[in-house]
Amino acid sequence: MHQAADYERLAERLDAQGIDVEEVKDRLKAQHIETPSWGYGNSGTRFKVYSWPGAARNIQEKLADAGYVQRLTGVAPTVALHIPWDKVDDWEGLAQFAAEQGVGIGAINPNVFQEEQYRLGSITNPSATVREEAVAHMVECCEIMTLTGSDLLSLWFADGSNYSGQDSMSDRKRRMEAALAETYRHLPASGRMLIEYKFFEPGFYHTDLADWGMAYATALKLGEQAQVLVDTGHHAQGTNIAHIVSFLLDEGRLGGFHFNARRYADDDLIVGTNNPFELFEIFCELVSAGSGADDVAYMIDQSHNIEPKLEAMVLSVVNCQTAFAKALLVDQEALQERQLSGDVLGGHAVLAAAFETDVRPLLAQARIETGRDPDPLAVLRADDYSERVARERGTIEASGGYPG
Ligand code: PSV
Ligand code: MN
Repeated sequence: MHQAADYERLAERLDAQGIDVEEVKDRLKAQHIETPSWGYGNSGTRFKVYSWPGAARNIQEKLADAGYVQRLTGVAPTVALHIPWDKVDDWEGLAQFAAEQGVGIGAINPNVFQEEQYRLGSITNPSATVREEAVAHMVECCEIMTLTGSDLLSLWFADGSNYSGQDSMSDRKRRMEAALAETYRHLPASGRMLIEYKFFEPGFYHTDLADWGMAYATALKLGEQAQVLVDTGHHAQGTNIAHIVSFLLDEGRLGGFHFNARRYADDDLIVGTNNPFELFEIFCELVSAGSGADDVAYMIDQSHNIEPKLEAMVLSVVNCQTAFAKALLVDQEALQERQLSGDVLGGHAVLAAAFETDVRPLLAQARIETGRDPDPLAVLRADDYSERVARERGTIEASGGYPG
């Protein structure tokens, strides 16, 4: 329950600390988290995809659900598409339909990992014919960007090998660079290419874009419109993601995020559930980069299997708001002063103080001021939207395996 008095008390305390509360709220209202179309349909693990009553059956239903999430949260105005999962004949019509739901089309994700011909890779495949097919699909996605008003081409490749000696890693690197250079030429003038990396899966000996360094080196060769995409589930245990974020921001090559939470592998769980401090550290780097982070795209990439789809999505958005709000409360002046004087724990204490602040009244107030309910999760739970779509759409049988 939102209590106006809680907000007043917090605002007073922040004000006394020299924090401009109005400015913090303005930044919270302007936050932009993109939700993925594939998060609204049935998805799961490679062991089983459970059917969820009311899970969206097609792109129109996914956009309708995304519109509902946007109505509740106010900070999820775009939806990422995965092609061909979301393929339609009339892209302009789809963009129009999305607008009617209150959302826009976000990143376009080509899918070059589910066709038979990609067994040995897509853009790194030993066969030139297969590589050409993969490039043709990515070029088609550049055209979809123009038709839907999207400015992001988001690339992830399942390319890699399972055994040493299976293929030449250096030949594959050169094939990849050639294919990406060809695709890059087709980007819309205002478009950006985001290159995502992952150090394992489905390749278990090597993957062709294993880490941020490889994605960064590739982006540098391609040109200014190519940047790195950080998926928080794609690192080895213990990797300091905030450091990667800070480095890429400083280089002007951080294109965006795929947010999710992981404990073991690429678990694709709800962001901020088991990793709230990690998420906060990431947002601290973004906030301290100032306008250097203006073009960063914040996207969710999760695979909800046993949890209610819409609640999972709203919670993901809320957790991103919470991490951002806390990062905005970091006393930057005190932080810098303590850093420069070599006060090891003093600097950490500044971050900890912001992290420990209960920002719920602040978020509630920002929502009220934008005409939203202060507690989107409570609204969702009380609302009949989920029951209604379950009745209307029924429970479709999920195809086995990971996601589709
Ligand atoms: C791969 O694990 C990934 O993170 C890529 O972003 C894909 O596009 C997405 O998951 C959905 O399969
Ligand atoms: Mn991803």
